[in-house]
Amino acid sequence: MPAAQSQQTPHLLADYRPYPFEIRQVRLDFALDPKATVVQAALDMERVLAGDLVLDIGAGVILHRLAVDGVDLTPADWTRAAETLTIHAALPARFTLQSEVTIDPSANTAFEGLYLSNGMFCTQCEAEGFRHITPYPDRPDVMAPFEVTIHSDLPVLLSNGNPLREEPGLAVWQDPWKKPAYLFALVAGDLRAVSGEFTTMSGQSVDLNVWVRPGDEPRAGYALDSLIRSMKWDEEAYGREYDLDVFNIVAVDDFNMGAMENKGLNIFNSKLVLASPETATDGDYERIEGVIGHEYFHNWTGNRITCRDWFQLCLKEGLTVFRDQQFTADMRSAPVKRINDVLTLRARQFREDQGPLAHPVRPESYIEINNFYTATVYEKGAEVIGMLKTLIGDDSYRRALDLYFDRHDGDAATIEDWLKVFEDATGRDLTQFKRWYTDAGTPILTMTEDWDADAGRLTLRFTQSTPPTPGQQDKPARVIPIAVGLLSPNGDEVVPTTVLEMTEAAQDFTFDGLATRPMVSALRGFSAPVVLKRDLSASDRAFLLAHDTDPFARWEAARELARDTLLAMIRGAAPDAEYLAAIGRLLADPALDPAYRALCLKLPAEEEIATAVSDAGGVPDPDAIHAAREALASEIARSHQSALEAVYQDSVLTGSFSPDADSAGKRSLRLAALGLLNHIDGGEHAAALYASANNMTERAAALAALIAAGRGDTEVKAFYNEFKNVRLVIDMWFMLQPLNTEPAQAVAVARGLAAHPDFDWKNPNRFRALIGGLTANHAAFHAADGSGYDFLADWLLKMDPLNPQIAARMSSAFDSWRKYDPARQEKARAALDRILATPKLSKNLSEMVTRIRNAA
Ligand code: B3K
Ligand code: ZN
Repeated sequence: MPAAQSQQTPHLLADYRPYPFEIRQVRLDFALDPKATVVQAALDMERVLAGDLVLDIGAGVILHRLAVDGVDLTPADWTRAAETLTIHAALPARFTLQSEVTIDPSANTAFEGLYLSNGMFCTQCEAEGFRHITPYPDRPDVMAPFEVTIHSDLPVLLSNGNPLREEPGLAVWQDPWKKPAYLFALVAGDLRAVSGEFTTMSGQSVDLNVWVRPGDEPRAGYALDSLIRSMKWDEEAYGREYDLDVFNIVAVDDFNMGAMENKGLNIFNSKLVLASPETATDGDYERIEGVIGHEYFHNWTGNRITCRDWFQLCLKEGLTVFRDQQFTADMRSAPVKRINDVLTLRARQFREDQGPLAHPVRPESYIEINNFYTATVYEKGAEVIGMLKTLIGDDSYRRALDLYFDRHDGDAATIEDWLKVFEDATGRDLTQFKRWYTDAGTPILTMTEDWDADAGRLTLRFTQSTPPTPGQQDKPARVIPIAVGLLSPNGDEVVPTTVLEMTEAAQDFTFDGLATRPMVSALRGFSAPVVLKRDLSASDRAFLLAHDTDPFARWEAARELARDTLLAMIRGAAPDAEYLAAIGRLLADPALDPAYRALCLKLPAEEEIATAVSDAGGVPDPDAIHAAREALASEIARSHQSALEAVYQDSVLTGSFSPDADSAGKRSLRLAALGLLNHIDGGEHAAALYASANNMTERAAALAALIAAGRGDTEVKAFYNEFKNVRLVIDMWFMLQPLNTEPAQAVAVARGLAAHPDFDWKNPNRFRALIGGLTANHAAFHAADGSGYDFLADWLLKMDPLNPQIAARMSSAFDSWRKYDPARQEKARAALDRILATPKLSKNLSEMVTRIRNAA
């Protein structure tokens, strides 16, 4: 067993104990210095239960002084263990605990706690980063008001809450709202603000600032605009008002994830703030809007009401994702948003649920909590709330949420608290529903039909079963809301959307009074995160694609047709004529939203096809999958060349660039057409577009197409030269090459790029761009010679000692290794074993790789 494993003690939900002390007030004082920042803390504490005073403290924190009510303690009064500090001195009922420590932000390569990014001080404390700043009960159920003093010569000094005092070299911030330590933030640097103002529904004025590095101001406007729309939306949709005088957002270049909802001081990966038509794609704009919304919405769902412990992470994340999805649906196209969310859910969460990393939406055990910021907690967590809303209806949902905010404001709450609110607001018993939180795995739902022509009755027979997941063998039946509608043979809707509530392992639902046998449109709007299995012919699917009134189900019909066509092609069949004809009709239907048409034209990703192969009991062959997908794209292009040309020409936008949803939708259709034509025109359209495009959406797509067509060398060089000073665009450059290069050459391309002087691999965005670009190229990552696996393993091992969170996160690319053939499995196993045999692995990476390696 590798050494790291022996230090891995799992934390268990069942072990939760309340903290014996409350903190009435926190006062922090920072004397900032890149190498030796001195942090003084004064915590006004009060005992509320029996028990030791135990604080968390990171290994790198140098402790100089501890005092109780001004009286110094001696080292004999405390014990310092790996990450804790236990104080033995006798303590009065109320006392002030003071500490003084030194920390070294310049040595902080893990970007957890206080660190430096391009000379700017910044922090990341979720989940357990605050302990690397000062000794503290670093757990979310300890909430307190903070006052923070910052000493530094840097021009901008920020922390949570409202500014209290500012003078040269000093700033004092006061956050009146009690909060857990993970929401603490501090920023100091040479920053410029792009500012605005928002008046809340009760008439309070709030100063808004988006802080960026000098020169980046012209790219911060969209983030500010998104913030204003988020604030307004939360008032209208949820009645939630902002609660401080200022709201600050800071863009940081070195950041482990997307963004962080620190109270009043959100810190963002610059990728999710900075945008201009020349440097950002439509996808970037949409993500900026969504994530600005997400972090803002956390102010109520996460900050005002936080989590009792990290097992309850989905309480804030699932709900906040659900809210940001609603926001984007309202700002843009709701059907397109829903389809995109389902695509992400299936690609990331279903994959997780079906592999060695499967865990419940509310896990019951973890070694490293940062490994549980997963698609299951976030995206499935959001789906579960969507199901609740579907089951109880919009009005009851709103009543339940009002009650939640009322009852739990200021609390560190649990999933039990959350469900109780819904039970109290609706009178429903949610005992069975709770299984969505406690049981891992994606239910398989089968549907068969029984048509009684004499009685005019249709019976829908459903069965559900959930495959075992690690540590959970038996899965009792869950509540599944199944939205269905019935269409008559001429395409009219005879029964509009009805939600069937399935609670048994097998259950029938009947529809009477039908004149003719209808076509069933099932799981409309993707009403539950399940895999639906039903026997449908290609012509049934083509019928649904032509007539279904539910946009999701209609898209799903196109998707299933494409999937089945691809599966048949892998087995040697020719492309399905029914599918090709259906695609032709869709392409030419001007009544359909362009963004929606673009989604219907997109073929399933190779990874998705691989999953479909293994779901059907086969072993995916990545090369055959790649070849079939390429062949189908070529065939679509050949069969519909003139229609694609027409779409490509007709959807040219004139005038100046606008990132709005309609314009973005038109571009996405145009680029979907380009992507198909690229298979038969040798890259001609792409080359012309690359030369003429005035925006990054089209340029990046053209560059990707040229690389895929094997003729991008000149443009790849030109792109680099043009953008070499725009960090985020160069990230894209590092990603597009390994992602779009023909699989046989992609690993070599990635290795070459890894040696490029600009491959600043310690920067998380750059690392993710290159390494993630390769792992997302399915046939390249799964190269038969194991070179993709080796490449990933090499880089995980290099990253792990510096930044364990990034290494651990990227390791999940290995999680499907058991699906492939024995020879590939052998290579993947060797790479995983090589990682596990490396001394001093972080607990982050060792937990991940151990779980992946032990896959059954
Ligand atoms: N709450 C943060 C994520 C923190 C991740 C810590 N490893 C961002 C978000 O979900 O809004
Ligand atoms: Zn979040």
